Amino acid sequence: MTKILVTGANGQLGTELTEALREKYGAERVLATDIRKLEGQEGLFEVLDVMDAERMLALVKDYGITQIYHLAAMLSARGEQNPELAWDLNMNSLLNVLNIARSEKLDKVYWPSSIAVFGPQSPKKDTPQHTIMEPNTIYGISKLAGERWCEYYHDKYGVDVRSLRYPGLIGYKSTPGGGTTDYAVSIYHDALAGDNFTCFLDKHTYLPMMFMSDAIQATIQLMEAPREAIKVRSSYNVSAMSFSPEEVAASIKKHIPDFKIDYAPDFREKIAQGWPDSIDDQAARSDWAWKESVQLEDMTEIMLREIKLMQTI
Ligand code: AKB
Repeated sequence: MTKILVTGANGQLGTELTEALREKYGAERVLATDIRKLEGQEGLFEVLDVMDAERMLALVKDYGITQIYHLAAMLSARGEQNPELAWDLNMNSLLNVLNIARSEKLDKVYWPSSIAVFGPQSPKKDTPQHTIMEPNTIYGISKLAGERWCEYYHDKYGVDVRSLRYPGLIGYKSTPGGGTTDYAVSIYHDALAGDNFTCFLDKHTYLPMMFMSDAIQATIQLMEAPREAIKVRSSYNVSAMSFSPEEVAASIKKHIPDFKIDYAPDFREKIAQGWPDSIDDQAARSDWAWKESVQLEDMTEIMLREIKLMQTI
């Protein structure tokens, strides 16, 4: 019987993935964990510091966990502020999860990687699944090393660990923290608040992006695919759309003509410069039938409608 533990369950991805997993498997089969409990937190929940391997193991045993979705991590921009902590957290927590998966013979593990594994030497357009990877952020370095560990634990110890290289994720149910792609979420909130939006990236900086419902769909589809269909055991490229700040602003202006944006690129612009403009995800499409549903114009409509609705509740 499937019993899932989610780490980082109160984060941007964790909030929506936990909800989707509960809908799919039943609320009583999904244990949400995070470093702290939210006020009014609903459902099965335990406080868990992912660096604490003993407590993680105890929770796995107590709840009869069969799968872990390990989402807790420090993202790119915050990682640059505290490189050693980012490395320690991102790396050691993954090793804790992989070791528990091995010793407890868990059915499956999910671990997110990122487009941050690529670097300035990687091809910028339609970046292939296999190519030069020389990340220049600590987040990217930790994700690339993590991918190598995942493949190693699969090949050496038979751990069924699966992974996606997410682009920037955009959703309305929770806000991201510490990422370089976060502007593409805040821009919608500021536009609705009637504020002038100052973007920390340059107007022409393209980045691969994905609407949250597509990210959830991709994750569950990957985890549901038969074991033999998963041919990439490091992490799959997945893509949905690519846009620049100027383009997302233009799409918002179609709904809010007075919306104004200006640009004050900071250190995050340099991070973005090292990442791909767009991603080739042919392997995911042919191995387990990945296909996105939401493009920029639809996403803008959904984001503006749903954030407005939440503001009126
Ligand atoms: C970030 O900006 O750090 C993340 C990512 C692309 O992994 N959203």
